[in-house]
Amino acid sequence: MEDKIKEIGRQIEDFNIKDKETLEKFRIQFLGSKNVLKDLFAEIKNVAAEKRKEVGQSINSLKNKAQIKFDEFTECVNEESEENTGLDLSLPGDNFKLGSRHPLSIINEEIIDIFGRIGFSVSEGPEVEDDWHNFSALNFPPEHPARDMQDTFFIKKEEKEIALRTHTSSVQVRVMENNQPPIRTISPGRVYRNEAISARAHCFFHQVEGLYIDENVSFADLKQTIQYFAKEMFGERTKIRLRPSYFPFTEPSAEVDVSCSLCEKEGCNVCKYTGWLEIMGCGMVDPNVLSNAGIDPKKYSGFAFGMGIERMAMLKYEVKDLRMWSENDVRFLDQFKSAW
Ligand code: 2NM
Repeated sequence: MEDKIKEIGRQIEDFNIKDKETLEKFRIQFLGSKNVLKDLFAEIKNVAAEKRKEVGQSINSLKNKAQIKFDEFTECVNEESEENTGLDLSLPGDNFKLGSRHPLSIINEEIIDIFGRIGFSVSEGPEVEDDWHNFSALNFPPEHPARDMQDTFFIKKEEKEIALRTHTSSVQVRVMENNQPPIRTISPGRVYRNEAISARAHCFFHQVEGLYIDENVSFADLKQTIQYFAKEMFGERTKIRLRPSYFPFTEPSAEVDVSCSLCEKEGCNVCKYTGWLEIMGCGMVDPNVLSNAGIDPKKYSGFAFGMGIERMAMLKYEVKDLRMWSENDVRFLDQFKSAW
């Protein structure tokens, strides 16, 4: 009996399991319903009474040994999957390439941070807008060219009611409709224009628009706010200059230039030898716009401004082709790894 137990112990140890079939053979022989250990158990009654306990324990430990070997190999066989691929899983892995923040995100967050420091919150709104929030409430007359198919992507060709927003001023109409002054907010986001794609134009780009409404807000407040922003964004030595302009939603309106930080007004090819770079549009919110959005223009006044994020990024990083921002070429994007 003892010899038999030793013999089966050796068989379990030496059994060569190399795949699913041999594993199954092993299971049938040592763990199946008619396994060899059961025969051993059956023979216990022939063993001298005082040795039975010891023999029983030996057979039990054989059973455990077989079970452990079976479990171990079940794991191995499953890991190797259907066919043996010859993979050496102990080899060190390949390094994976770290990505980086998109330069437009870096600039966007910088702008949010600069205005956040003087109390501006961030508001967001839908990219698919109705005529009211994108045009009518903003004082665009019915025949304004921006309302044309040539300039705006309408969702349905026949009815010009729903469109992809052409600016994030639409978000500010929503803010004014839902809040009473004081309002101090900026709205960053993607906007859409029906333009042929080139180095200087794209069918979508990104904007940050700002809005400040309270009692007694003046053009002087607007100038100070923009002066602060320009210095934070382009450096302490930056000067600003305002030129009269026109927008449907502001009166008076102005275009803002900053002094060229590359040549310090000496003249270079970035500022086209003028010493100035255009960075945004701004103005005092038209009283019509305030009342359209449910704010009393007799009690409150406000200023607004809008800038293109791509344009800011191009000035800051001296990128000359708009298409770079949305091509997602890693050779381009990798260059901004150290910018944050
Ligand atoms: C600009 C220029 C001037 C503007 C106006 C408004 C609103 F909603 F208050 F009417 N938001 N943004 C505005 C004003 C935008 O972008 C060049």
